[in-house]
Amino acid sequence: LDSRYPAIADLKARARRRLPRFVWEYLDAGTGTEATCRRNEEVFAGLRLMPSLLHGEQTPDLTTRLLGQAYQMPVGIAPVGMSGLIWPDAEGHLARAATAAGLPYTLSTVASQTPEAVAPHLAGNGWFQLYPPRDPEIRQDMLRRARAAGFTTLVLTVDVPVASRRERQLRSGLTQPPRLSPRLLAQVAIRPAWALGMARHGMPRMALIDDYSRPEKGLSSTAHAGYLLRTSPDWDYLSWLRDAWQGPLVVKGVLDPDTVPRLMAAGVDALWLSNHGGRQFDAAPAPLEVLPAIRAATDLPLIVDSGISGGLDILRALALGADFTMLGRAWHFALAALGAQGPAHLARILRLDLESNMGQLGLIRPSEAPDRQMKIT
Ligand code: FMN
Repeated sequence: LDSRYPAIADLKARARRRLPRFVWEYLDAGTGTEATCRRNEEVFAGLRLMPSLLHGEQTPDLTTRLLGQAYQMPVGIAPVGMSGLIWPDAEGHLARAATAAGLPYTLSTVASQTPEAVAPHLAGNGWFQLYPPRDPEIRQDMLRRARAAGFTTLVLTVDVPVASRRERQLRSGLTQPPRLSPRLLAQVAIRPAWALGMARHGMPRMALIDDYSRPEKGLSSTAHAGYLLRTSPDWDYLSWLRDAWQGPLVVKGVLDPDTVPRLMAAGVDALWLSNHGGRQFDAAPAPLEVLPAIRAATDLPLIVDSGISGGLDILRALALGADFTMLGRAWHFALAALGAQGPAHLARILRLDLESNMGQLGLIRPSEAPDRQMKIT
């Protein structure tokens, strides 16, 4: 483990120095005043767990079962659109690192590589995140392609009913659709590592979206995604999807405990509690704040993301009843900071962090975490 980067904060600081400003802002920004981003982190930091004493020597076992699979740790990689803008072949690097570390990887609908290109790195167990196409034929075809490529688990994202405004992104000069203006080029010129990578690999596009762009030639990927995708599905759509997808179905972006009975009735297999890392709605609760009520409302597996800053936060989520956790930005900080080696480095940080804090808590398995809950506010 490179001792210069022992924590996510170190990877984040180096990523910031290596990415052009508009790329950094795309990756890191939240919406509004970023109150939700701050709150996500504060709620984690404010949750105290009572350490254990006199528990003797223990060997931790981080193996965690979820949706019929065994993973090496209770953490995975959340879907991030246009990962390729952060680092060339980001999806490939992340997928290979996830498989090597025994963690799930979720490919975004708006990724810069297709399901067929990424699946071979996922050992037959990829997760595919869906922003559903409006056109029913394209929708069917997308699901068929994901399944045929080897994606087992489908994640429907429901917290993007409309596009959000991210002011930092706007201020940086990044437009929708992106245009390499003189202003952006000036930002690129002072970031040689990134510029070299893009010069070698070419600027990324939304690969899957582009495959369906035949009749609308001339639109950029981003403009086309807005035209093609319906990011605001409804309950009828969810039940259609439940029938159309045979494998595990996860709904991502759940925060309201009152919606849980209806999600259960719809036949969903797991709930992914998320406020999209504070990127969508700046008054949203932190997933950790609603987790106890949602845990009380269902026995479904619960996945938590948004603001996890290390292994201790993973244990905090598990202590309040989560079964699994995900990180979004941090994997990309790792890529931008350390290139291809980054994701494996982050997986090692998370493992060391989990093992050391589980030792403090006297936990052998992550699933024992709920017994250790102790909150001091
Ligand atoms: N979530 C999706 O469901 N689909 C996406 O395409 C998607 N794109 C994202 C792009 C970026 C740059 C970021 C930072 C997040 C994106 N998310 C997307 C949200 C993540 O899946 C995840 O919920 C969030 O990053 C978790 O918070 P964290 O970054 O604090 O770990």
